[in-house]
Amino acid sequence: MPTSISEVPAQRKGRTAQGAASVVPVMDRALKDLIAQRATALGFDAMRITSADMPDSVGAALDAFLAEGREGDMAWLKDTAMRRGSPKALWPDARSVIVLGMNYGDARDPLESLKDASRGAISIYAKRADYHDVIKGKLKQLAGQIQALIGGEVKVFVDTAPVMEKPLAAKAGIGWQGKHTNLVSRDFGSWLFLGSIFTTAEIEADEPEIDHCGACRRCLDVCPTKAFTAPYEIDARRCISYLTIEHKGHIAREFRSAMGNRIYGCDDCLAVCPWNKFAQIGRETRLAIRPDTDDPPLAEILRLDDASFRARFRGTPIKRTGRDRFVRNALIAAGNSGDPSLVPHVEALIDDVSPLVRAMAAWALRRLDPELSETLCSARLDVETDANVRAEWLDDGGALTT
Ligand code: B12
Ligand code: SF4
Ligand code: SF4
Repeated sequence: MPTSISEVPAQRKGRTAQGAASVVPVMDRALKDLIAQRATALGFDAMRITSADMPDSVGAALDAFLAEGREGDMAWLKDTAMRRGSPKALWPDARSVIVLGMNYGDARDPLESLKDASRGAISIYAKRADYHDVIKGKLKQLAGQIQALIGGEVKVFVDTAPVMEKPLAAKAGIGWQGKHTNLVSRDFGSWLFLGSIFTTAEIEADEPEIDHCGACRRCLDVCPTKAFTAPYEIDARRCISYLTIEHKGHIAREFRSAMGNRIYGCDDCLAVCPWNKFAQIGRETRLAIRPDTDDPPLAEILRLDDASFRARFRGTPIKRTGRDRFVRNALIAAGNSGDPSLVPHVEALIDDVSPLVRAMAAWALRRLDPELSETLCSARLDVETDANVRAEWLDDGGALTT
């Protein structure tokens, strides 16, 4: 079996004398094994290959999801729906897709983070360097190696383009989409990041994985905000991951208690999956958990200004929310904490420049110290002009719904 690019016979590299892209089907097991070895050497934990098409049912399900507005603020999902439905719609010349998975399993159970109400629970994918940055570089390296092996044009994607990564990964056989809609792997449980390489070369496709959920419904039942409308169907607008990361406005009252101390993402439906008994600890050192993102004390988060937020979370997924939304989330966690030591930190935010922050400071203060809230209320109403913030001081549950 060839072990390096130089050992691969030239004719297998699939280039014509002019170096044009290959259209020769690559059905060679040894060559596929070589690509897999390269992927492993670069730090990927799973690699499978599929054709660059998608069953119509996938695009139809996306349309049904969008028709109900379930994308919420994620307008980019709707704007790119036509290209998202199938790899060929995104890139008509694509023939095969090499789907990659990187394991980010941790030794600890993420549900442990929910036990200490004085700390903000950060989803385990976000407690480290941004996986987009880590995976993209490796995808580019692997794409270059594949191109050298078999020719063809290549493009790499990790959550950065309109690609439906989970249905693609399931079709390639990396795992199956569980009832929580995420990809579950028999080897790594819930904890795989996904990425893909599209190529104009045609490579023999692997077999899809079948669904192994059976009668289980643990993920559906555990969801704190009832985001699943049916098995395999999610209403993203109800998901804490969406609310804490993607949602730009105020978080509606109905979700606040259920959020508990989750301030960035949520791992509950992933963590309860029985297939995690096969999970392993991730081996990518660049994805090691960073101490400054490992469930920080809420008091620290409530003190952040823009500059200190940026400095602390540079290079991590958390930078996505910006300071105001992150502090908004932390104020909800503070309001849920029952921790009186947080009162001064919350009170310090009642005249913050951001209405998102002021509104949740008012809400949290009422929960933590109703007497102080009552005392401050009329003075705040004298100066507060934002209708949503006023509604929080007035405890007017009907006014603030978005
Ligand atoms: C948008 C998005 C979100 C949204 C929406 C979630 C979702 N399930 O769609 C929000 C912000 C909520 C989110 C949250 C999370 N995300 Co996200 N997200 C994405 C993104 C960018 C697109 C997913 C997408 O296409 N959604 C649209 C729906 C319709 O498609 P689908 O999820 O594949 O669902 C299929 C079926 O289940 C069914 N379906 C689903 N809902 C409905 C509704 C109706 C009415 C119908 C008829 C059908 C239907 O149809 C779909 C097609 O077959 C992908 C990256 C990518 N480019 O693929 C990452 C991605 C899915 N996210 C990822 C992760 C890690 C997460 C979180 C775990 C992060 C966290 N810990 O907080 C959570 C998990 C929440 C959950 N249970 O899904 C990983 C998942 C890896 C894996 N192993 O599966 C991805 C692949 C990113 C990556 N490159 O690794 N995410
Ligand atoms: S991530 Fe959390 S809130 Fe979102 S669907 Fe899963 S359990 Fe529900
Ligand atoms: S928890 Fe159960 S239903 Fe949900 S994905 Fe895992 S096996 Fe499937």
